[in-house]
Amino acid sequence: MAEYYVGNKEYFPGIGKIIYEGPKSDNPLAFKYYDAEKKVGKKKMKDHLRFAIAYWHSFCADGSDPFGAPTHPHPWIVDAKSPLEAAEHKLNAAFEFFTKLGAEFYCFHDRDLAPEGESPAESEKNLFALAAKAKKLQKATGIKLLWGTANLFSHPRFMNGAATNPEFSVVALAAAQVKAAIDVTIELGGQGYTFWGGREGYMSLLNTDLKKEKEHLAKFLGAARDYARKQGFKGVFYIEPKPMEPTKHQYDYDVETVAGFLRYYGLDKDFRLNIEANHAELAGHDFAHELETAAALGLFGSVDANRGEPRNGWDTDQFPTSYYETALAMYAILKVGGFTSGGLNFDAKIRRNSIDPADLFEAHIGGMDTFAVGLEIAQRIIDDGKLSAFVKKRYASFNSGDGAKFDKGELSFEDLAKLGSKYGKAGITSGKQERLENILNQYLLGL
Ligand code: XUL
Ligand code: CO
Repeated sequence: MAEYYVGNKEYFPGIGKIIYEGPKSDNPLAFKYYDAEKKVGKKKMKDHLRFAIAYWHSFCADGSDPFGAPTHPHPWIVDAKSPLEAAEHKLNAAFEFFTKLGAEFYCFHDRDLAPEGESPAESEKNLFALAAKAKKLQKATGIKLLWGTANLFSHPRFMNGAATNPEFSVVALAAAQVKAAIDVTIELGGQGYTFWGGREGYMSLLNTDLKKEKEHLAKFLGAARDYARKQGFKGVFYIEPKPMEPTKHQYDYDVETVAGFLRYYGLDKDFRLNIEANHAELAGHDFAHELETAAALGLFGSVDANRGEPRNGWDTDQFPTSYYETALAMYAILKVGGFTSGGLNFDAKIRRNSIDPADLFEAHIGGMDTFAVGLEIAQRIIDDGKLSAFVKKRYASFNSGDGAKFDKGELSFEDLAKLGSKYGKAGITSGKQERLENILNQYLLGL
C-alpha cells in the first residue's frame, strides 16, 4: 500500500502512519498486537483479516442520536461550500484515514459517497462523479473496495420498504438506485455487493401481505443478480441478516432464515452471508453460532465486525473489544478456510461523546488489535488440535460399522430401530464442556 497521499489538505494533522509497536507500547496511536506482515499459520495477518473501514460510520455519522444534535465536528464538512464539495472533502479525508491506519479495504453505501440529487438521474450523476475520484484514490493508494451497497432505508420514500414496498413505483425506484450502485461497485473493482434489507420487513402484520413481500424480495434480488452478472460482475453477493430495527421484523432475520429463503428461491449459488456480530446478538445468537451455521450451510462470506451492549439489546455498533469473542469468531472462520472475497468490515461507530479526531483512530486500532489477538488464539487452537481431536473422537461411533452405514444413508428406520433394540443400553460419555472451557482459557492467556 502506498504511503499516505490524497491531495493538498490534511484532515488529521498531527497523526502519522499507525505502526506496530508491540504489547508493551503505551502509545495510544500504535498497534499492540496487529502486525500486518507477521505470518500466522500460512498467511500474513493482513491477508487473514482483510480489514475494511465502513464509510458510513466513520465519515458520515455525526454523533447525533434520537435525543440529541450532532456532536462530531468533522473537519471535512465544516468548510465545504456545497454538498458535492463536502462529499469530495469527505472522500479525501477517508482515504487519508485508510492509508494512515493501514486498512486495505473500505465499504460504502451509494449515499455515503455522494449526496442524493433532485432526481434519480442527478443522484446517479453525483455518484459517478465521486466514484471517478474514488477510483483515482484507489489507484494512488492501493486501497480496495470490499463491497458496495445501496442505502434503501434513509429516504422517506422507503418508509414502507424498498423491494418489499406495497407501492410498485418505489420498488422500481429502488431498482434504479441499486443498478447505479452495482455499476459503481463494478467500476471500482468491488469484490462483493451487499444487500442489507433495513426496511424489508414489517411494522405490523395487519397491513402486510407477508407472502407477497417475500416473493417480491426474491424477484428483486434475482433480477439484480442477473443484471450485475450481465455487466460482468464476478464478485459475491451478500445478504446481511438482522432480525429487527428499524422494522419490527426483518425478513432476513438470521443466518438460518436467510439460508432457507435463498434455497427456496434458488438464489443460493450467487449469494453468501455477511454476518454482523451485533445483529447475531439481536437475533439471540452468539456471533460464532451465526458464523458456524453459515459455514455448515456453505454460505459463509464476509463479516461486519462490531459488538453490542448485551444488556440493552440495541444495535449499538461498538468496536470489538473481547478476545474471547474474536478468538471464537476467528476459530470458526479459520475452520472454514478463512476469507476469500470477504473480510472484516468495521461496521462500528465511535460514541457520541468521543469527539477528538484521534478517537476514530484509537477505536479502529483497538478493533484491529482485538481481531489480531483472536486470530493468533484461533491459530493456536488449530495448531494444537486438542479441541478438534476431542470433537472428532466424540463422533467416532459413526466412523465404522452401523454408524457409518447410517451416515451414508444406508439404514432404513426399521434397521435403525432394530439396532437400537439390539444395543439395549446406550454408550453415554461426558461432554467435558468444563474441561474444554478451561483449555480455551489457557489458549487465551497463552499468547
Ligand atoms: C445496519 C447495518 C448496515 C449494513 C449495510 O444495521 O449493519 O450498515 O451493514 O447496509
Ligand atoms: Co452491517
